[in-house]
Amino acid sequence: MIINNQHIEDSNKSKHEEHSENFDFLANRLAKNGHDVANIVSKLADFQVAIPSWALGAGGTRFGRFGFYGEPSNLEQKIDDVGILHSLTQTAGAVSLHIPWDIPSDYEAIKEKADALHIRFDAVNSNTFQDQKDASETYKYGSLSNVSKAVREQAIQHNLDVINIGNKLGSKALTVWLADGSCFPGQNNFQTAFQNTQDSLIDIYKGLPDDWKMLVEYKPYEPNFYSTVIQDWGASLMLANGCGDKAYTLVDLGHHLPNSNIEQIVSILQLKGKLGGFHFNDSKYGDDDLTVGSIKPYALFLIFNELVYGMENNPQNPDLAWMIDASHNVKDPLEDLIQSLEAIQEAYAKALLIDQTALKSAQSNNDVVKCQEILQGAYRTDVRPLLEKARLNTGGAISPIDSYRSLDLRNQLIKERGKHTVATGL
Ligand code: LRH
Ligand code: MN
Repeated sequence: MIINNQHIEDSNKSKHEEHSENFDFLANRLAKNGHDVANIVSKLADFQVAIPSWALGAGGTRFGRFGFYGEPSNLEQKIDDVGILHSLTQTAGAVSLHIPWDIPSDYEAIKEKADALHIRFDAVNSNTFQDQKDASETYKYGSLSNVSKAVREQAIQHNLDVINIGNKLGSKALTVWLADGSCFPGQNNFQTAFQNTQDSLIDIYKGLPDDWKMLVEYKPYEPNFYSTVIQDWGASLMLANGCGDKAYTLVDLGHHLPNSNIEQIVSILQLKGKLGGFHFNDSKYGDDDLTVGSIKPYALFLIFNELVYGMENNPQNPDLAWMIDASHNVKDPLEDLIQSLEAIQEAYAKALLIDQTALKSAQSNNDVVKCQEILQGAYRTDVRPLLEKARLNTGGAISPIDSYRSLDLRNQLIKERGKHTVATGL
């Protein structure tokens, strides 16, 4: 299913007047306060977030999975769905594949389809947290950290295969997340597990093309519930440093113990030039993989404040990989992803309104109240007309959710694919 510009324009018709009134009012006020509105709008339009290929169907938990009709049942249909998101939002111009869930059957055909939809292939993800049916070794007790050399070698070879697949698609990064760890005290020797992981990552790193990055993703627990080898940013940073300059830390927002100060982690990783990218989502308790900005929007804003500061002051840190990592148990996956894209753009736009110079001077005067006033002044600004403008300037929908519904896209997908298709992924 392809959405053309006419579909979008028709669905925008009834919204132009209200948008123009809101945009003009806001743009006037921001310009009076010294903001370069056109620059902010173009930054929003350039900000592209990769869609996780494993989150285009309904997710599930160990307690059950409630399917969503019209799900994509192959990689071609997944790219089509990312195409729908990109047509509506103009900010979803990339996809992140998970291997082996998304091994292309025809590389040229899938690249042509993605190119036609202006979608590029972002980081590819390896998977050594599930056993493949034809595998000789099991990952039950870990993969890159496993006490068995044969298991480690199988996992290393898988990661090299994933790099090869990504290379054929034009991807430039490998994301490594390990479930490796233990469920009980005494089960693992922490030092052996960590050193095995370091040595294994170095073997994978040797297979990384010169212009690639390795993104080391950390997580405190699940599926292991006593220890995780790459449990936090410190472990990830040490392992990345142990590999070399092309290895970085990937921050999944859901991979932090309660009340962690993620914006401080982000700030220091940028200072050290070792922040590689993000898996955006939100959570109330654990790795809930909920819609971005649905639980803690202010925390997301504070993270973007550090990112805007870092992008201006830390040339030592590379361009970041912006990706969503979510799972949908009760929402239409495409509507959930549209809301996440909107929340990311909103946090970025609000952070771009922070007067960093005024903030820096208030900080140097220890004017604590002024610091908060500057931050919250930006946060309290309704920036949605700026997001709408960025989408309009690039051929997108003024309100992607409304257009998705007024174009009846889910029912179109059900007509095309039937009710009981199931997408690979989590
Ligand atoms: C682990 C994780 C990782 C992916 C998986 C789908 O919780 O965040 O990024 O490989 O989800
Ligand atoms: Mn993740």
